[in-house]
Amino acid sequence: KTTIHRSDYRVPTHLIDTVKLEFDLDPESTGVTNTMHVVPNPQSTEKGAPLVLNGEELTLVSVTVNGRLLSETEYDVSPTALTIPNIVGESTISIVNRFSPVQNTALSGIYVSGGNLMSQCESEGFRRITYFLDRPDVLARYTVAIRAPKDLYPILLSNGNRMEEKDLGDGRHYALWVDPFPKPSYLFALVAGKLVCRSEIFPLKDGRQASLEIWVEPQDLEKTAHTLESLKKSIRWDEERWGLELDLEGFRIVATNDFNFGAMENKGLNIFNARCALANPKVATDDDYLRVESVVGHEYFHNWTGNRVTLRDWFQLALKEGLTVFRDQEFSADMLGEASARAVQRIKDVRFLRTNQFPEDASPMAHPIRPESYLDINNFYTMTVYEKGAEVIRMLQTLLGRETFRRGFDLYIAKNDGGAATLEAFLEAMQEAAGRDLGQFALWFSQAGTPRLKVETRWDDVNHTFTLSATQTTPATPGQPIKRPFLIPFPVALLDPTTGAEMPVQLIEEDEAPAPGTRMLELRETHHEWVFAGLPACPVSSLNRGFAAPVILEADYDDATLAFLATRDGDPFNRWDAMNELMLRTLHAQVRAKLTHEPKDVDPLFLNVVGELLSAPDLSPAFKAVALELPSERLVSEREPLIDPQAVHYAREYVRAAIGKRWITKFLETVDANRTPGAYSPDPESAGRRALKNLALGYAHASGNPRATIALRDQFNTADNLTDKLAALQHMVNSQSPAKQDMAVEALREWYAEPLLINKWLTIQATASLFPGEEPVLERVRELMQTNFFSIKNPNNVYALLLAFFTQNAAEFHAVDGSGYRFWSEIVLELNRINPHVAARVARALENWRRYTPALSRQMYDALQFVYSRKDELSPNVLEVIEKTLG
Ligand code: HT7
Ligand code: ZN
Repeated sequence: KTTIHRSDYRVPTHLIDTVKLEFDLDPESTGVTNTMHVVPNPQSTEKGAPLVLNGEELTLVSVTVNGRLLSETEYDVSPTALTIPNIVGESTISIVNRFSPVQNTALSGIYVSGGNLMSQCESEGFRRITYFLDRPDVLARYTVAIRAPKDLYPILLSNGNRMEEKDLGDGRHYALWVDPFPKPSYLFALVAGKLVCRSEIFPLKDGRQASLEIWVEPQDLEKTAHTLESLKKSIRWDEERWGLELDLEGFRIVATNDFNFGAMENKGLNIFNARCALANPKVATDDDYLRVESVVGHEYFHNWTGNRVTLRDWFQLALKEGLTVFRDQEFSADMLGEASARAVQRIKDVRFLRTNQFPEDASPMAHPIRPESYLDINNFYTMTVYEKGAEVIRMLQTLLGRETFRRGFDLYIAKNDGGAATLEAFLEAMQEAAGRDLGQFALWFSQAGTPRLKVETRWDDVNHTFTLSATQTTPATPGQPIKRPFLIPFPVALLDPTTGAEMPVQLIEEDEAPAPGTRMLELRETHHEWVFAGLPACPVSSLNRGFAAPVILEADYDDATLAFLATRDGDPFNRWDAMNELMLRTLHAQVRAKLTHEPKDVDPLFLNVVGELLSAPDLSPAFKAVALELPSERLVSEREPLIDPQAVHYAREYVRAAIGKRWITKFLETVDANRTPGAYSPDPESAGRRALKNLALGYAHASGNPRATIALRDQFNTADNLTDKLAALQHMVNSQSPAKQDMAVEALREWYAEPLLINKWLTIQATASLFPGEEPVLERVRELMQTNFFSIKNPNNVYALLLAFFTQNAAEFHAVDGSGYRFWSEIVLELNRINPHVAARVARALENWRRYTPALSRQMYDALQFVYSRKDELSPNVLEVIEKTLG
């Protein structure tokens, strides 16, 4: 495989406007007859170029052009392409080929899952089904005929509308599907198997009735009520918030246990990883309920942002993914209701970005939201494209205001409907709506790295002016040594230093003071200075409110100011952020203490803020739960000059215990005050109470209080919902309590037959802390790999056990003897043979190897080199990750 560059883009030499696919389904060897209407592309400058169709892992049977069967000398077939010369006019090309679903362990193309057949075509899976122009800017109308044995595959689904169904009389049956909308091949879908469905006729805003169907294996039917509700909410929300309607008579969701990713937005036939589609109180936590809602929303919203308006090429991926993540974040926030509840959504989204995308932006894999080149596009379904992509879209809304942004969005849809667009097209629509040049904003598309914003303030006691100066710098990233300044929205408030009330933010050159509140500043240059007047006393500044821009803010706050903001700032995001910063500082101090062997008490100022937030009458339980949660070890590590995972783990546990001990009475009271009597409901209010109760239980247990241990055992035995049961198990497993073993065994006995639960159980085992006298976690992980509830071919099992061990149990994975790294290289090589996509995700676990202490980073380097020494066996996916990681 060769590197593809963004600048290499050429319009396709040919277009395919219609395609008929006839399938003869057989798990061992499926036959396809693919009849395409092909026309030379009038826009192509490569006149007379041969037609080069992509194809992989296919067996070609025959090629017919305009009714004439070609001889083998009249075309060329290679492992990746079928080349047919002389397609100079409109032509009907019919190709017969075969492929093997059972041998497809990569889960790209058509594969077997639990005896059913599923497809996954994004990004380049269609070429594993038949020969085609497998690129997003070739849009065709699809007709799909499926013939299949009735006993194995009683249900036959594809995109669009079912036009015909009949029995073929020989134990087989037939279904015909027609999709009225032109689409790129990556949105093709086919599902066949023993499935049942929950369905409902749903009225659309314009009066049409749509049939909504959730298809699953029979044992999962009772887990689909929330899926259907989420779909209905998504349809309504897209109508109301964006004026976008469902354009189909039917909309189908299918769940499968074997899937590389979360879900896929195939036109009218979304396919979901079961963990993002199924929920009931026994198998899903409150967070799972939220995830199902947001992923159902995300895939549904793609129907417009991705499907009706698709991508010109894969470098534009953020155009559909960033925009659709932004839309699903807004959807989730709107489902929570009022402003302070919405803030919890924003906090979780930003925490996710900082934990996952910021490290990527600082790693050898750093890339802009629109990458410049790739070896394998599958490696670019990244946190940067998705999460930073969403932040970039959000910044446009913040800069232009909701109304103008909406007008720009409408314009973008109207101009590009039915076409394949670029990020520039999106920006052009925004420019047109705003009547403003946004050229500089495009740097967010092309420059990688997280900008740092250094802010300094000065109070002039004589003139009563307050000066705010901000300097932006963006560190060099691979291939981009020098960066230009970004256009950055920068909302600021000035707070009364005693009450925290917002004061007017009046620039010195202005005659009139604006109303008190947030003021939107903009950064365009490297350095800015603003002078504010009309202030009675030196204010406390509240900066980048709501996390308007995805930057690292370096403000000159001392701990007392952070404590003030954590308890007084009227912007709930910044209130949380100040507390988070205090926590990070406290944890960092303990890491230093551990490394220098100079024990240090946890700062009482910090502990007091914890107490104040815990008792604050104006804060919701959901907010308290996020505000009082200690930052993850991963986030703490990001701030360390050299990462020592064991010291970070020790420090976090130490601070947890100190908080627990200081406020034990309050925590036990909080547990009692936040029980949720009555039947389980995942509504935001109840979920918030459960989150706070379980957080309080965790702190109380960490303090060594026996009442907490009893409460945890009791909760495990009596919980009527998975959130409580799992929290109890997790707190116990991560402690020295002698009861933990029995509890884990009991959970395994109860959860054994349910894949969703067994995966949770595997993650708890893989991420467990180790205590003296216990078997190393690595050994446990190895043993679990041999059980019959783990299969290395199943991505969810791999993510739950192996990826969780590599990425969420740093203290154990980074064992000083290097055993974790040797295990990692074995696994990467094994997965590389089975499923390159999954292997590449696992391979990324060592991407920040340079950031660790020398003893560890040397061994990480050796493990990377070991994998690299097998270069010839590596898939392009894994090779690209290893090469970039080694630098
Ligand atoms: N657009 C979908 C991406 C996806 C995917 C990509 C590569 C390999 C497998 C995959 N399955 C789904 C998911 C989404 O963002 O909506
Ligand atoms: Zn998506």
